[in-house]
Amino acid sequence: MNISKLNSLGWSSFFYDQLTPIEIAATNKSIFLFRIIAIHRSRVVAVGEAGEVSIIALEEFQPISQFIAVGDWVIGEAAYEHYRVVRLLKSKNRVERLSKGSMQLIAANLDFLWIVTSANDEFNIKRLQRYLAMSHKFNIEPVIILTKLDLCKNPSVYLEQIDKLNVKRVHCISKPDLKSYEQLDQYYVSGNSIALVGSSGVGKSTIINVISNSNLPTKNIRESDDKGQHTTTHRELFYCRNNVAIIDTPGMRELHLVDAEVAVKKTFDDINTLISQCKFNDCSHSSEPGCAINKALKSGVITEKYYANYLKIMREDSFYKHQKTGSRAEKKIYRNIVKR
Ligand SMILES: Nc1nc2c(ncn2[C@@H]2O[C@H](COP(=O)(O)OP(=O)(O)OP(=O)(O)O)[C@@H](O)[C@H]2O)c(=O)[nH]1
Ligand SMILES: [Mg+2]
Ligand SMILES: [Zn+2]
Repeated sequence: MNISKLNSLGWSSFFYDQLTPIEIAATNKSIFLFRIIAIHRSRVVAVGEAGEVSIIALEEFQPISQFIAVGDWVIGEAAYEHYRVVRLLKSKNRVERLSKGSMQLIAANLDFLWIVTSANDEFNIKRLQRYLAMSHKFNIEPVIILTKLDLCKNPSVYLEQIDKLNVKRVHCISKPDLKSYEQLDQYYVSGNSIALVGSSGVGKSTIINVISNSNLPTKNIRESDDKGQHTTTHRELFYCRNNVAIIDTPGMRELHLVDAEVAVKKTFDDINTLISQCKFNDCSHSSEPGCAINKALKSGVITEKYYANYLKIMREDSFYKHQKTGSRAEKKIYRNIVKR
């Protein structure tokens, strides 16, 4: 086992400790360690000590997009001209979302989630809150990257909104200003893995092209509403400076989380502090005396819109939880609640 080569791909003792003595003895003879770098419709690409290989997964891992994520580590064995997945190693974390009724894996083994948004009509604070809830849910440090500052006359409109989110790491960049990308240098620490998420057209692939000197396809956005054209169609991992793994993802049309209650609470920390100050423990925040939420709404400490978004995400979370486990009657109730 060439540990230093594997380390440069993101390997660590967390994965090594999962190998059995027999597997350790067999590595490089009959079995090989791989990190998954791309999942196409009919093909999975992985990288290991001997470079890039094509890898297939048998029935137990099908449909593959629901079992194996870009960033995962697997044990593989040679199978004719390909390799075959023998075992999937446990991941440090895996980001997933609900898409068209089933879970979809976005990426695994991440240190940072770069939430990319652009300083134009695409900007949507509610969507950012959802991405933040996602990072909290999966315990990955969120970083907000605001792009296209060069096209924006008044960045403070966006920055003031971002400021309210209480995110420690926020960076503003613009493509023509290469110096602006130097803020991202702090993340290029060997072993780090980062996934870029955000809507289509915000500039995810553009960032990867700049920081890793690649040439991924990018396309102009629609002028009428600043929406992208869904240029990137599959998730793919690239190694950039200091062997940092950067994962490009297709722009998401929607982001639904499941069982994200704790994460949503963390994202809306201010609301939870208020709730804890309500006079009654079971306050419904409608008309009870001593309700801190109502007081904050009246005095403008929080806006109606902000509170409504909190309620909507919370309701949606309960909805999807009940969609998975609830009775038919429960499902119907929750479907109606979400529609409200
Ligand atoms: N002026 C300017 N244009 C940018 C900037 N970042 C990205 N763009 C442009 O925005 C368009 C969309 O960028 P992409 O990198 O394709 O966006 P994406 O997020 O990868 O989009 P999908 O792959 O569809 O999810 C391209 O025409 C880029 O050149 C920026 O900072 N300034
Ligand atoms: Mg792209
Ligand atoms: Zn209350």
